Amino acid sequence: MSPQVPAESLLITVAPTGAETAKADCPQLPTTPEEIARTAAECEAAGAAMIHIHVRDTSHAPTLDQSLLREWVAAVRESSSLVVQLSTGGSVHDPLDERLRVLDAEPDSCSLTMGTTNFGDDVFLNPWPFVKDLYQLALERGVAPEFELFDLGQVHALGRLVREYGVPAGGKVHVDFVMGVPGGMPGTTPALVAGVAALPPEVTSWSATGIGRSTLAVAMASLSMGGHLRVGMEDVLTISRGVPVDSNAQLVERAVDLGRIAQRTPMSPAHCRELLGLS
Ligand code: KMH
Ligand code: ZN
Repeated sequence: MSPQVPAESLLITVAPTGAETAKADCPQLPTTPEEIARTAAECEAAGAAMIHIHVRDTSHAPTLDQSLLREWVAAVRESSSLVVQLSTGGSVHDPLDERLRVLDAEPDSCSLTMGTTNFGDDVFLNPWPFVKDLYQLALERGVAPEFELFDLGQVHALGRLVREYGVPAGGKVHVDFVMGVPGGMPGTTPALVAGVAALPPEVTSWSATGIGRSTLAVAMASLSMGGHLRVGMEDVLTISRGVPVDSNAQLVERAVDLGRIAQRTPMSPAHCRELLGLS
């Protein structure tokens, strides 16, 4: 990890929307430029440093429409100084070529999933040629990839990718374990321990998120191992059993509280830029 980033600091990434939840089922989900701008400001005030964005259209459906991507990026930059990460995963229905074009919207960072994963009854498609194309495009554009790891095999695939193409110009390789997806690795401490042990030596920082009921188990396991956290309504919709989340900021606040117990201080967006090799 960079010497400029305090060792005890905690990166909190908020993933506020995702592509899977319907606005009709969850009215508090941010699905408009105004709502994402407000969410970004609230989450930064609560302690987040980076935002992982999935864009919705005017009927609240997931979209990779280029002008909406740009509008959402601008809205978040206007209301906050959060590091802006666009999802290149999109929804399970998005074509690969549109997912590559996400980088045209000029985010600071992009998600980059290291392999195909069963995703409930669907398939989240990430064939190796797509992974290579997306990585090379991110390198060309100076966009910091966050490697998303849904399974142990994807951890090994990351080693193969960085050996073949090198690390980003900033020298930093940041990954996020996405755990508990039906079809991926479980959201458990042993799975996270195995994933961290298998990380290639080029990795400079890692975070973790647990989907649904695995959210707290993964957060506490990550903190216990010195990892960072991703939280947000993309990943969990309840704050405790049967109690719906009020807002994304509520989940960020809980991550700050957990971090405090582990003697970790929320990282600023400026430190996050250093962590990602952006500054
Ligand atoms: N919505 C999932 C199919 C990403 O953002 O890169 C993919 C996903 C990963 O959420
Ligand atoms: Zn996502």
